[in-house]
Amino acid sequence: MNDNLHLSNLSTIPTAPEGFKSGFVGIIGRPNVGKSTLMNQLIGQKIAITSPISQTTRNRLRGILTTEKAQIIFVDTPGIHKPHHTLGKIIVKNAKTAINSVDIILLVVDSSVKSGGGDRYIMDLLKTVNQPVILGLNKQDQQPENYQAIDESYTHLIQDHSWPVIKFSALTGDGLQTLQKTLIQQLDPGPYYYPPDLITDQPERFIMGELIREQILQLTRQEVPHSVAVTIEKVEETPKITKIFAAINVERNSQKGIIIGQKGTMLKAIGTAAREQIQKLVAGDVYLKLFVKVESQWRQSNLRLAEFGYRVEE
Ligand SMILES: Nc1nc2c(ncn2[C@@H]2O[C@H](COP(=O)(O)OP(=O)(O)OP(=O)(O)O)[C@@H](O)[C@H]2O)c(=O)[nH]1
Ligand SMILES: [Mg+2]
Repeated sequence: MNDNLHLSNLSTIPTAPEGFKSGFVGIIGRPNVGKSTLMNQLIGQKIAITSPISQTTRNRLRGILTTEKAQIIFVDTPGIHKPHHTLGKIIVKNAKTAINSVDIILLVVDSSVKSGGGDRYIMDLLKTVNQPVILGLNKQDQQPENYQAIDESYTHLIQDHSWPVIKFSALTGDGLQTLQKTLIQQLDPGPYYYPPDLITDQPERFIMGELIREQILQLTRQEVPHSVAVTIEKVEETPKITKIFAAINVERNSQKGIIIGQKGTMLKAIGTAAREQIQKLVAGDVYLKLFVKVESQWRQSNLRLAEFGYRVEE
């Protein structure tokens, strides 16, 4: 198993040909607008987990798309929202930091509904940026018949700017060719930053933990998903199987009960579904052992947050 999602171990960074373009594109927006779904579609691989629950993404993630003409490094960010605990504050701070460290900002909105206060808050944050911004109207497949009023609300939102507006569906892939073309047009000439066959610089262990958390987001309700952090305790590799031991950390005993479920049925369902996903990731058989731990108020503890991989990024 490689540390990163290489297709080959021998990848090197070639010299870029004349006219090659490259750069970092930050995907930003409110929670749940489809940023992670978009990044996965654009690079053609599942790097980021997605779910119908807001605040799915907690870390900045890079997904790399290399074509003959360009290398685009997409930076998926956590949805920007008003934070209620230390975890939320770290998450939002990191998303804001990402805005300043990219070459192009792709502001994604949910165009199945009108623009709202959350979008305006992000517009405020973008007031001081110098980079080009593209507005992406996502979820076109879900636009209702009277979509004109919705589209107008977004035209109104960006009325002080002359940003390009691109419509697409991250779910179906419609419109993404145009988006890709526009992004490449806006990039400056530049080098390969990564080997052409690298899809992410995220360690495989991190993605394993996320794939387990994704199943918890999909299968449990109410406050449970937000109270969960998954840590990979041990990975043992044999020629035949990858053995993974992971802890699901929750804040309260009642949440532990929900995660385990009646006679362990919920934990079993989470494990089975996550194992299937991880098998795709490592392209081999996986044995997955899950434990549930109670770490009281971990979302408020700087020590636990750092231990679980949530830190303020520079
Ligand atoms: N119908 C439709 N649903 C979409 C589309 N894009 C994303 N979704 C759904 O919207 C939900 C949220 O998608 P995510 O990609 O997790 O959203 P996000 O912006 O990354 O959310 P956070 O990480 O919480 O900020 C999921 O249920 C997706 O399947 C789309 O183009 N059309
Ligand atoms: Mg996300």
